[in-house]
Amino acid sequence: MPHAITRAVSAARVILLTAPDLDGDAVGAIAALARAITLRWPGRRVIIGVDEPLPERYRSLADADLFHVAPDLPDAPIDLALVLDGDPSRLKAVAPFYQGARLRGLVDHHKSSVHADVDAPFLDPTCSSTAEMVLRLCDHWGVPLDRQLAEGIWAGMTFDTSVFRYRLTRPATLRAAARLLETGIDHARIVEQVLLSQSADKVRLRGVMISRMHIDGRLAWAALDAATVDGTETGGLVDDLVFIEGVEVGALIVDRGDGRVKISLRSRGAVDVSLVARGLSPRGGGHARAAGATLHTPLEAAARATVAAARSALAGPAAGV
Ligand SMILES: [Mn+2]
Repeated sequence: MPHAITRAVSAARVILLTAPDLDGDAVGAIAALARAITLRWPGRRVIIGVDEPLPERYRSLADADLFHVAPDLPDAPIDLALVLDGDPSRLKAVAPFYQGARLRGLVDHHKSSVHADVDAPFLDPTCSSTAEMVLRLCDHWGVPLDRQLAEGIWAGMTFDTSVFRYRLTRPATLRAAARLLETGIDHARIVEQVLLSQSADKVRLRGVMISRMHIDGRLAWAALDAATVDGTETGGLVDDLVFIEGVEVGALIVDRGDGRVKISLRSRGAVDVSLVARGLSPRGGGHARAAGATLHTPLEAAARATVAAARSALAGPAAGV
């Protein structure tokens, strides 16, 4: 039970909520947690501070004006800072605000967050999504589920499980999902906006990725240069690599054009790609079946390192759990 976090929230007056990546789970979880805290403790001031503006596709879940982009955060001494859906080492401009808080906490389901050293951790790597953990907090706090809470939690849960397809979907996930639908939310519209709807550029980029893909035994990988990507969002493209027959690990290597190369990894076999990601970079990590890392090398070197690490993980006897 999340007692440490409950004590920390109830004792705080100003609470900062943040996340390293604004994906569907992070945004849904932040929106729902901000509401749950203000419903349970009406006097609390909740500040949402992040490293990037709220992406367009999530604007039906939360008011974009409430997402303050660091360093432009409201000037207030922060009693408690909570990082959601990722660990504090991955925060960028918002990191000094997080570190400067009197107490620091975490609400997360990433396996790699066990390394985070915080005052009030609430970590469950068996949970489908951080949003599902926020529902547990609502129940623990006696906050009744309403449509607005349910929309955020549903968005996070369906985003991270790809609509209940992935292994972390448990009986408890589906029971929780049923409760969310009982509030009367437009569940199909949320899935469409958060997960299914894509820009034409992204669909075209998927075609390029597939045409450039390499299949190397049980590994499928593709590398995309910065000119080809041209700022297009690449989230989820790697899923098309891992579900090829005979493939167990998919790797997408994307040159961001700013000196960083983003590695996205997926596994559907014995390989724990969070360990592969961590081997590539100390800040890499994630889940056993979905992980990532950022490298500061040229694209070719990043691709070589990724392919070598994935091959050795596929060959290794320690390809655990
Ligand atoms: Mn998540």
